[in-house]
Amino acid sequence: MSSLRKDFLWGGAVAAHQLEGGWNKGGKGVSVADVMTVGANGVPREITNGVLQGKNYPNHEGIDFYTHYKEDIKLFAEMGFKCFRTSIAWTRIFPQGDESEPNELGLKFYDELFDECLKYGIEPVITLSHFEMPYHLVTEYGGWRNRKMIDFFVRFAEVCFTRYKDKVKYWMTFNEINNQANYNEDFAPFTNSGIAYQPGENREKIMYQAAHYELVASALAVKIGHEINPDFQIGCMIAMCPIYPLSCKPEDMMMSVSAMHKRYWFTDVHVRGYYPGYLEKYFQRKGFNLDITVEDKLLLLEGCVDYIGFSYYMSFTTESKSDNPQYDYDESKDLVRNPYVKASDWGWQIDPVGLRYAMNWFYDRYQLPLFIVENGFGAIDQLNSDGTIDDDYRIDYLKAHIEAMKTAVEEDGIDLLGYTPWGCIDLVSAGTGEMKKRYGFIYVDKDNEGQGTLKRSKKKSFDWYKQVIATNGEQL
Ligand code: P53
Repeated sequence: MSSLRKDFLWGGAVAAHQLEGGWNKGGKGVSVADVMTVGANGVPREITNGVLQGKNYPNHEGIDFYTHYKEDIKLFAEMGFKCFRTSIAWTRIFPQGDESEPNELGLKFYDELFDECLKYGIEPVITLSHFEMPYHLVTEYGGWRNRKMIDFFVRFAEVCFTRYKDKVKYWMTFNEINNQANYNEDFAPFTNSGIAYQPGENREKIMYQAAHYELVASALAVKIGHEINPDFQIGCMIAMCPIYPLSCKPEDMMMSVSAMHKRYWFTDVHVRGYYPGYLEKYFQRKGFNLDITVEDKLLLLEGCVDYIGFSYYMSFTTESKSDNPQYDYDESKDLVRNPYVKASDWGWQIDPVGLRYAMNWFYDRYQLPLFIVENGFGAIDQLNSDGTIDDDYRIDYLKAHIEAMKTAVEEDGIDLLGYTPWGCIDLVSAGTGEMKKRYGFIYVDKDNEGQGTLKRSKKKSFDWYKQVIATNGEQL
């Protein structure tokens, strides 16, 4: 008998901007993802000033799920998916972000997409904001540095909740809201919050302000969502890379605690509805006078999330330094290699035990149901001469992580709702914009330069995952 619940939500995860394409179809507006060029391993994606001629913007076409979605969902159904996690492209619903009325064509697209899932008994699991906010909100308002974003987001959320209240039960507000803890690099502030920093700005303070507005917007959305349909389950979405101490030296341990604070305080606010003491003290010490009102604080308490959605790909490691007695944490500088684990071709440290550790960390702290909404192995796939792909490395990675996840349920008693591996069909990488960093059970014929037929084919992992689902995780 499987240790996992009978109604365990096996499925797969994607995000609108990484696979839909159709970037200017159906009245869709330009999103932040539409102004990011292709990068490479170690080469950051360029964020351009609007859409420029002659640049390669891989998200414009994605894998053209916009027109292929029926074919793709049929393949998901063949694998036995119980759920499918995707996002609603904000710019299909509010092309500029600040309109008062939504775009009916965009709403219709998701009606059809969700109906297609439901036809096969696949439950849609929906992220509202997944690295794809309207670009107009960046140029006109400065992104989430501006309090006005709260109203724009809440209007978007309310329209989606109302329209899809009988089709979607599981929601998440902001994808990987905590990536921006890495504020000294340009990627996360832009994708999370539409923030492009000017030279000399206090990046850290601006990040905390933006995150605060997002947390208030999330709380308001949760509150309104529960009014629209009390059965809604609305979660947060956290990028969980647990940060280990490099050694058992007490100072290394404290550095790990402090780093975890700086990367995961977002969850404290989402779940508990108030700021943790360690962060209030930190704001005081840094002299950050943030715009956090009494009304905001009340709203945070009224909009606590129902479950914790999180991604897990890798663990991090940090160490203390003698010139950092207060254990300040700068993610762009303070991570070191873990000598005990191997890394992927993109330097992501492979650590299945870390998934069990992460689940325990969340559950000990919050006692809320967990949902693993992303996990996976980005790798280069080689086609055999007959066109097949033997992606045993991907099977090995997923198998080890599913085993760790099952142990966390079986031996640690953790309440787990489901598991949706990332990029169940090959798509554009968020971090690098590449196609060749592949995660899928389904191969898509397209390369980094945008060439290819877009033809779909099953990899070896396709049948493997089908059997995992059929046996509720017993046969790995
Ligand atoms: P890619 C960094 C660290 C952990 C997860 O990532 C991350 C990132 C951002 O790159 O992003 C999540 O495509 C994200 C997805 C993304 C996926 O992980 O860079 O929610 O949108 O595609 C994998 O290999």
